[in-house]
Amino acid sequence: MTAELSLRDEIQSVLQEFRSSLGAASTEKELNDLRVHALGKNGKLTGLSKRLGKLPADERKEAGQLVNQAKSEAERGIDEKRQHLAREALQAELDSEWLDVTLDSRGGAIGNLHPVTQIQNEIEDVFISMGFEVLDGPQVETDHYNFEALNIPADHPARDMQDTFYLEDGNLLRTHTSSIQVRGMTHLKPPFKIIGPGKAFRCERIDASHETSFHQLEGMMVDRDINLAHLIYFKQTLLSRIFGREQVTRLRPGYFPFVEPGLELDIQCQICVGKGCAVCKYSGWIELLPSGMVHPNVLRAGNIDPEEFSGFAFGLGLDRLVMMRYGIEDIRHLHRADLRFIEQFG
Ligand code: 2NL
Repeated sequence: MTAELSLRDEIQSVLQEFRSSLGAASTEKELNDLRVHALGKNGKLTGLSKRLGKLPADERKEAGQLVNQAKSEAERGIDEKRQHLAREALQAELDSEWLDVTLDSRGGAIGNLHPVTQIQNEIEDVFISMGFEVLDGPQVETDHYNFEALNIPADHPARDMQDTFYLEDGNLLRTHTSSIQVRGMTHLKPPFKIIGPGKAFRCERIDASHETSFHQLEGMMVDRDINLAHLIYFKQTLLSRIFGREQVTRLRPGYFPFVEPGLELDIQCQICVGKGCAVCKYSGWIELLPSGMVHPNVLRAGNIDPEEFSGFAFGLGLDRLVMMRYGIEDIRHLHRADLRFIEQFG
């Protein structure tokens, strides 16, 4: 009788202690400690179970039930408290991250592309529609891709006019986007039609029409029996697509080391319609599109046999084109990253 009573009392006191600890527990760790303390291998309730065996048989049954009830109350209590803590943590997180999705937005500023990027995209679209591929290439180039392969050896006078920025390892900032096309020629098998738009660099004295970095878009077509007639057709198509109507143009011979023969295409000055003004330096014409038939040495440098294939190539200065289209008098506006300027082209 005494043994049963004392076990009953002990169960009650263990349970009481357990309940108050459970009420006080506020973290996962405290709950785990409590579980070990009550139900672990050396836990208090576990200890009580172990003593059941020593009770007389007639007392064992009732005492066993009491211990088991206590154990399941402890299990359930810990589980419920754990769920309660998890709900509380979630609610606290939701409260702290609350946001009102019905609030008006601040009306984010939607930017616009730079006018040079816009014109580059437009011209790319014109050439893509004629079956050209758009290539890219590195702005830091080797002497080979920028000069040697373009028929401009180290002692060529053209190098004086294309002074640029050199890196300590001998590489340089490309002086034209032609290097993109040289890389293209060495990787593609003719026939192909490619354009290479991008930035180019020169060591210039900066003024209203010269900058140390500028934008070009060059193109080339290589196939069997390509001749000047193909070149002139593509030029004319390009111009009427850019300006929206046929332009009065003239062709004259021009010299570039990487073409033979070389051509300059001028368009009639839009400002004075050929009469002569400050913009066209009183000539009535504006140089727009240098071009020519790719020089056999350049074809060879691109692993193309000039006996079998020929091609035309051309260059377009994008900054100049933007300036003409919008009547911008100073190239430096294009490089200033001044939003008051760029926003006008949105
Ligand atoms: C310029 C560029 C021209 C080309 C560029 C070219 C490119 C290769 C082969 C042959 Cl890979 N030609 N591009 C052709 C003719 C003129 O002008 O800087 N003009 C001011």
